Amino acid sequence: MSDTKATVLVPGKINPRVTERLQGNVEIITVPAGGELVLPEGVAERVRGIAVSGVVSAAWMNALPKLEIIANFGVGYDGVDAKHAASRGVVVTNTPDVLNDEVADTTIALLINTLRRLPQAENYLREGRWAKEGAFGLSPFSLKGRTIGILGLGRIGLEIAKRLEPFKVNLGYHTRTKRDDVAYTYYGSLKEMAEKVDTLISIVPGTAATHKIIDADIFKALGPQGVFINVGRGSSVDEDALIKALEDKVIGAAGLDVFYNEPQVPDAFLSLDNISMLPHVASASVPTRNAMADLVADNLLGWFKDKTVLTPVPETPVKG
Ligand code: NAP
Ligand code: 8YV
Repeated sequence: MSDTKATVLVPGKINPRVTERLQGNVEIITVPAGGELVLPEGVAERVRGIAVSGVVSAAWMNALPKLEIIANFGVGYDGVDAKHAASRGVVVTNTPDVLNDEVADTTIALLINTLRRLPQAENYLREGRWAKEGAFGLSPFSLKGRTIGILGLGRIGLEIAKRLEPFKVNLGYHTRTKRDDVAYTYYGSLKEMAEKVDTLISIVPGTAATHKIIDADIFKALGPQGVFINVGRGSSVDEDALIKALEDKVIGAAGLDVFYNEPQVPDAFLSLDNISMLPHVASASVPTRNAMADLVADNLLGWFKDKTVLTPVPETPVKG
């Protein structure tokens, strides 16, 4: 690293370990997230990196002539226009693999919570209703004997599938490219999979190709015993169609960790009883978030030291 410290922009909030790790090695400039980028005179010209948990628009990249690297906190980098970054020669990194286990574990918990209504059962106990009103009602659904289709069998999807094997369920998946290293049933389309399974778990990235692909048609195909779990991105779901499907019992239940317009959650979801919700916490443990933060810092520090990064995204012009 040269004597002049690189300047790194941090829009909005980020895990504090990122800035702790960067402190002393780079100059950190914090700015509000989103909207127009406003910086004191002369700062835009010296920003070489961004550490972000959220959005970096094409307009921000255009406003930073010396920008070299955007290090995204999260494996999903739908908030960063990576194609535009590539067109400007800007490297984008994300945080793959270090969160696979945590996210897969949370998915299993959310699936069981949704099927067996465990959060509702605990609330029933906490409200003193067990002693007053008797046993909590039986859950209409069980995991036993289910046929599960996983939309997205990448790093995390595969860990979810592996965890589901001991539950003795039937497993299948849909991706655009069939994997030749797994024995799970492959479905050539999402619609075909929804017709054949009774449980759909989505763990696909938020891209133009996945935008609202889980819609009324898919819920109809899933059917009244059907359960939908989303740990990927809220943008993959037509939420109005999901609300109607839950209200009309077109599907049986849903479990959601992610939403279309986070942190806003539609009121209709809150008034439904056949849904289990989490506030985007699938990776949210201290050890896993620390590992993600370290990866963000290591990508930035590696880049400024000798132009190497550990985890570039596929669109990026350099390889790690
Ligand atoms: P990954 O390894 O890149 O896997 C993505 C999978 O999705 C691949 O199997 C890919 O297969 C499939 N896919 C992509 N586009 C598709 C499409 N249009 N139709 C069907 N399948 C498609 O990513 P990952 O590390 O597993 O992470 C997946 C996503 O999970 C992240 O991008 C992020 O959005 C989300 N996530 C959420 C949380 C949370 O806190 N809830 C935490 C971590 C990650 P093909 O390319 O062959 O189609
Ligand atoms: C994080 C995630 O919660 O990695 C991802 O793609 O969605 C989560 O692990 C998020 O990116 C940071 O807030």
